[in-house]
Amino acid sequence: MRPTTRSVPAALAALAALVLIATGLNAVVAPTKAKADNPIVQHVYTADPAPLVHNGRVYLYTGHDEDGSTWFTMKEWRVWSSADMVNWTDHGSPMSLATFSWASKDAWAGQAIERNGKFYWYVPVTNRATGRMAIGVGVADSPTGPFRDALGRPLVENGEIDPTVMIDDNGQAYLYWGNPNLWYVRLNADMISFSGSPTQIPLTTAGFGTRTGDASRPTLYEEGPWVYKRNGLYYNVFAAKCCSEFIAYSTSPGPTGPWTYRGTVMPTQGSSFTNHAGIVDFKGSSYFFYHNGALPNGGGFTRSVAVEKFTYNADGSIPTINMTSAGVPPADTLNPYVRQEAETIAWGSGIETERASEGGMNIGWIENGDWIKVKNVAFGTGARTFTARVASTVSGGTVEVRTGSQNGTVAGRCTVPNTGGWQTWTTVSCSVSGLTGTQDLYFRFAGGSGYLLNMNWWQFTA
Ligand code: FUB
Repeated sequence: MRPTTRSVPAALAALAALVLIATGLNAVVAPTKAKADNPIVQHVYTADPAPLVHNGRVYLYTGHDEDGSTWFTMKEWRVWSSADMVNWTDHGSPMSLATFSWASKDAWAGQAIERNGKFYWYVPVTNRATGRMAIGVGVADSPTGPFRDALGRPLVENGEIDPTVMIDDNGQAYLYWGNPNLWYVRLNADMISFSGSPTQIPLTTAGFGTRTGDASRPTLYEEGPWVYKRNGLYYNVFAAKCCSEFIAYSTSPGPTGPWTYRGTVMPTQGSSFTNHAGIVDFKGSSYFFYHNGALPNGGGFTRSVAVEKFTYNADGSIPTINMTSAGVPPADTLNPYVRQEAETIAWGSGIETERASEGGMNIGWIENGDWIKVKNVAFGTGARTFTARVASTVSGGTVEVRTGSQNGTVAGRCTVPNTGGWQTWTTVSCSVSGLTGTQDLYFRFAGGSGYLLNMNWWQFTA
């Protein structure tokens, strides 16, 4: 896609129309798959992944496509995290357009980075005063926010989008961004000011591949750069060609070039005419994040983030990576004997999330038959009791603890009373059996009609 400073290209408008015809007007996220783990979030549409490894977790910063969206009408960003790459905790939306008083719309693709204990999140938005795309920076003391506007104005503004940020080994930080050009600027150590002027990286075909059929854009570079350094080599992984995009990459011996085009990372796949890359190493493996239109009613404006595991070739080149619905193997087990957030989910069906009055998030809007899966749970020699923090305005809802599948063997059932409010919390417990070893855990919610219960957290005793 192209920046909003231009009018909507006819081809994109036609694509949007096709998307609407194909998906219907009112998107509803109601997946039912039990075996798949991609996309990694099922209860909202997510886009433009930007992973960050910090203190033994991967924090994933994304955009949020609205249900039924027919354009990139994005109002907020979302944060997720995982210690095992399969169970993802929903941290809600700690930054939105409202964070930036000068921004009017377009909460598009950004990236967050940590420096000296602070987290800086660079994002493109439309500047209300100029009508142009600009890059703002949010800052927080925690990877999950809350983020505040670091400057009260854009950090940089030239009508282009998609910032990516990198701190080199010598401490020099760089911000790169752009569509249709590719820019960089040297950030100062405070991460919210820069030295020198924004500089264009020459888009040569040697550096960024050859595009045919568009004289105004001779190279494959389209948007969404993801710049990082690995073993002394600088990588720029970017969305190539439009539309539909694929993911390609270039490498360079230095942070500002010269860049050499290295080929395709992910071919055009997956029902979204954009794609957007983010790459990290975590617990000894490399992971490639991207987005597609794989959820029900998904498409180019209702995207979802997914992840694949990959191994660099011996010469540092990136292999071709294909989209899967299987996702990645667990990088760790999950401990059921410490408090786990209910919004830590490998796969969910029918649930939503919201801010909990006790802090963090809870799952809610739960109806009969809804369920969540938590993967690779290490029960060891056996669990005896299940405890859940719950709230409800009705009585009779039940949390069923199951294994094998959402309809599998019942290990226990906890009944949830009417607590007097959806944010009036109480703790319920019930005995469980058959929970030994390491296995996937399913919570299936049962009861009459209407909303049954909210759940904030859970824990087993051994
Ligand atoms: O999500 C809005 C825009 O779509 C992003 O800024 C681009 O990278 C493309 O994914």
